[in-house]
Amino acid sequence: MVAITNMVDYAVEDGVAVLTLNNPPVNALSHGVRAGLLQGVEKAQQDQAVSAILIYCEGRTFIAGADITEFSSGMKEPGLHQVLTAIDNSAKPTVAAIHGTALGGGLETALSCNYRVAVSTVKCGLPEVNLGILPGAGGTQRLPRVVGVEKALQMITTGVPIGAVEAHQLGLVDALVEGDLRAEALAFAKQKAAEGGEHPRVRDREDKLQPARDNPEIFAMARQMIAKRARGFLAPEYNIRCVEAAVNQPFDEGLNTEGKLFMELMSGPQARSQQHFFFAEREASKIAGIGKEVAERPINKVGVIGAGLMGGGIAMNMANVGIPVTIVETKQEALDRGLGVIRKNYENTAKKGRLSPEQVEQRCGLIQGSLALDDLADCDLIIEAVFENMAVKKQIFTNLDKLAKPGAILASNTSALDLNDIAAVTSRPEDVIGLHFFSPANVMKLLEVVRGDKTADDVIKTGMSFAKRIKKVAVLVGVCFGFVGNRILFSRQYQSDKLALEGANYARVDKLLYDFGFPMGPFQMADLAGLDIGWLKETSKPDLFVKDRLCEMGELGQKTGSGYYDYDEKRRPVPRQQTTDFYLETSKALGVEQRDISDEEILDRLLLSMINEGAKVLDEGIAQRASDIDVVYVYGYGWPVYRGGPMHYANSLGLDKVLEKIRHYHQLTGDDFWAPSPYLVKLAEQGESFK
Ligand code: 3H9
Repeated sequence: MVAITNMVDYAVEDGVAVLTLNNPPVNALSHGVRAGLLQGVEKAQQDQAVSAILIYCEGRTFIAGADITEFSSGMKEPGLHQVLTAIDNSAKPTVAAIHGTALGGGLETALSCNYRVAVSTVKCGLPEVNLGILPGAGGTQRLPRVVGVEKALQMITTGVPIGAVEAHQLGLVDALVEGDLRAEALAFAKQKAAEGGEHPRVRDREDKLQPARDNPEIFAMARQMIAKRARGFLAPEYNIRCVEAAVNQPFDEGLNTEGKLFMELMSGPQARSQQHFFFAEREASKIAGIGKEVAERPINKVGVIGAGLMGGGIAMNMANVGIPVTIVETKQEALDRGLGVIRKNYENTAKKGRLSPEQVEQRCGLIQGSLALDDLADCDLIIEAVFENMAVKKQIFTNLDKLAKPGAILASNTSALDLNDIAAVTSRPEDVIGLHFFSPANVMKLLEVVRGDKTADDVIKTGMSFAKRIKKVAVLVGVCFGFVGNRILFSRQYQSDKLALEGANYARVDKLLYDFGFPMGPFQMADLAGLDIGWLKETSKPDLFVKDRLCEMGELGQKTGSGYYDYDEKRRPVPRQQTTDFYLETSKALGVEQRDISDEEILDRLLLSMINEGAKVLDEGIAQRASDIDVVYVYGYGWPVYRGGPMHYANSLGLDKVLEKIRHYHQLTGDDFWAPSPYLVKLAEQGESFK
């Protein structure tokens, strides 16, 4: 075996040149891999002892794509195109031996080979769309030629990979192997070389393109299918255009079209934002100061207190991954209702074909109901999910302290309250943590893991990795009112209310945020959550707050059919004159003069209020890093990922510009709310960005 580069080895076995890639963790196509592959293929052409070439990967996976870390600095020669052209032009048959995942540039490499051999657990896909780009090394031209245009459009526009069996049925994989991949792929390559004749090249195939040539409506249908999901994103449309080129242009011309559109996307802000987010998501799981030496606590049985919407959703997360869970309620009726809702949720999923009836039963079987808190005594993790009332939570934790087994983790799902106060009622504050799920808890991916002043390191580590086990994206946050997500949201809500008082129509405020890319604006969001969240009759101030006035009228949002908006039978919002009138009356009562407010000011005030609060959150150490705030906002609050999250967005505007605007609004409104975060001032003055 000869090392061609530090990432690629060359060996000849039984007349087959085996190019072995070793670039952990995912064998990305870094410079050393590209250079090694190119030299290896060229060497094999010259080598008289070689009659076939096999590309094989060490480690946990075949090539998972281009090396995304190289994107920002530009790729050094040889580019992937050059490498794949060499593979494609090889005079000797080429075989890719695939295990793990063949993604993006990895699948493109495999598609440049004459043959693909895979183990039965592989996943093959072109997920570039999720990075704001498109498969730029021939993937959009080759995949439709193998799997057909319709399937390729589906794979390329969603980025979702397909499994081995389907890949085999579609002809994307020529042979599935059960045993030793390397040995069997080697034998396969040898056999193909021995058979001789022409070896198929994907670029030459036309048969699978014909149906789309006969039925060009297929593209309009693809656009229609993704319209809702792809709103605001550039990449899905660009991907479709490339597949259209595959159908309508000769191969090399199609490649040129692909290359041109790839460069356009790659140099744009959406790609930068989505690639930032790829790393942000992975970075979020890392905990500064807690290393490998800290052991995790085992979690085999979970208890949930409260069978309401939140508790039920939380319990479903455990059952979905096979962890037994006991839900405790105080009354039989509430328990029955909660368990009924869970069953109904699962049955609805089954109706959509995403669960089998057996899976419904299996998951429901993992969720036990109980009226006795004592039944949680043997749980490794107990999650309290009752309504937001400190006295009630303290009482529960006092009881848990008495009954939970030693070492059990005691978690609160509070969305805003002081976790340290809750922990203080126990004799074991080191075992207390916050696990803030977002509603609906069985759907939303975000989990804020709240570190109290005394929470032990192993409890934090367990909380973070448990989140991963139940398929959540966890972000570690510190204690303050509202933690990271809600605290920043409160700032935006405050501004949206102010804007409406100052004369910006509330529905226009919502529309501007929707057009920015959020699924809905602040008023619609409040209607969805229920206006009575956090509202108390005793402290209500209907003369000062339109929301309080609506609550007193029993108009609590979607659930009552009206709130800021009216809702039709399909729950679509219809703007109400009453809300506008209420704001006008409240403005008058408060002596606020209404004026024309530009779209720019509305959007600025909504977004900059979040950024300024985000800077304070960072300064106080409530979030570990700026990109964690981005993860919270994309996964928890619908910030459009093609804008990267609030802190990335601030960086892209330039912190000096952000500060200038914040100072402008401070002066314009005279409201100390706009006092800029000292941390933001420091970074802006030093010409830096949020890191
Ligand atoms: C492309 O191919 C463009 C071409 O079409 C055209 C070019 C001209 N590069 O996710 P994990 C790192 S675009 C660099 O935690 P898992 C990742 O950051 C690419 N680094 O593991 C992490 O680092 P750290 C198309 C990468 O087992 C570590 O590997 N391909 C890359 O849960 C482990 O990752 C994709 O979009 C990369 N390509 O999941 C696939 N991939 O440990 C992207 C991973 O320091 N990757 N890293 O935090 C994935 O989807 C998942 O990583 C994978 C493994 C499913 C492979």
